[in-house]
Amino acid sequence: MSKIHAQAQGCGYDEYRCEGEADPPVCIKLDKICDDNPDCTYEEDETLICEDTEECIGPIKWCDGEKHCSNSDDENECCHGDNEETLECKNEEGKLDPSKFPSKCDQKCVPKCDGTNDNCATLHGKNAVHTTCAEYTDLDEQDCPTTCPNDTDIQCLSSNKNTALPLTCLSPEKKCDGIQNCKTFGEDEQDCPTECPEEVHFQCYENEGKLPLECVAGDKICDFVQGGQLITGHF
Ligand SMILES: [Ca+2]
Ligand SMILES: [Ca+2]
Ligand SMILES: [Ca+2]
Ligand SMILES: [Ca+2]
Repeated sequence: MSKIHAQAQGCGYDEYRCEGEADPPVCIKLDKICDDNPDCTYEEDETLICEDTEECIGPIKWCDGEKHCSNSDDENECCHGDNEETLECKNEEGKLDPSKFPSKCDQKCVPKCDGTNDNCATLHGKNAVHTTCAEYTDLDEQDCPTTCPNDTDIQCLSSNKNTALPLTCLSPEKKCDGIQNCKTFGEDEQDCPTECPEEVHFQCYENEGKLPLECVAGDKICDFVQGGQLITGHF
C-alpha cells in the first residue's frame, strides 16, 4: 500500500480505512487485517478470502491488480456496482440516449460509436482511492454504422486512422459554404471553386477569395447595403 493511498483516505500511513461513510472514517492498523477478528463495520478485514485455500487476503490486496489467490479469486470480480441493477443512459429529457453506452463495470455512461473503447471491463483497486480501469472492451464500439445514411451526404474523414468512427455526416449544402464543418480536416471546404463559371458574368468582389462564392448573373448587381449582407438585384 502506498503512503498516498492511506493518507488520502483520512487514515494514518500504517492504517487501512474501512468501507463505509463514517465520519471520521474507521481506521484500523494494518496488522488488524486478517487477524481473525473483525474490526471494520462491514468486516471486510476478515471476509475477503480465497475460495479454494481459504487464505485471508484482506481488502488492500483484493482487486489491486496483482494475483494473490492461486485461482485469482481476488482479481476476478473487481467491478463496481457489479449487480443485477441495469444501468440506463438517458438524455436530459429522460429518454434513452442512443449515443451513450452503459459501462456496467464502473457504472458509467460512455460515448458510443465515437471510435474509442470506453467500456471498462475490469476495475482495479476496489479499496484504493483512485480506482483505475484495468481492461477495456470495445462493446461500446460494436454495431456502429460506418457510412452516412444518404448518398448525397458529405462524410467527414475520421481523425482515427483505424476506424471511420466517429461518423460525421453533413448535408450537401455544407460543401463550400465557407464554414469548416468537418472539424478535423476541413475537407468540406477543400477543392472549392474560386471563380464563377463563364456563363455567369461576374462575382461579387467584396466577397473575393472567401467562400461561399457568390456568383451573380450579368443582369444583376451586387448590393451590399443591407447590414453587410450580400443581396443581389437587377440593374
Ligand atoms: Ca481484523
Ligand atoms: Ca490481489
Ligand atoms: Ca466509445
Ligand atoms: Ca462547410
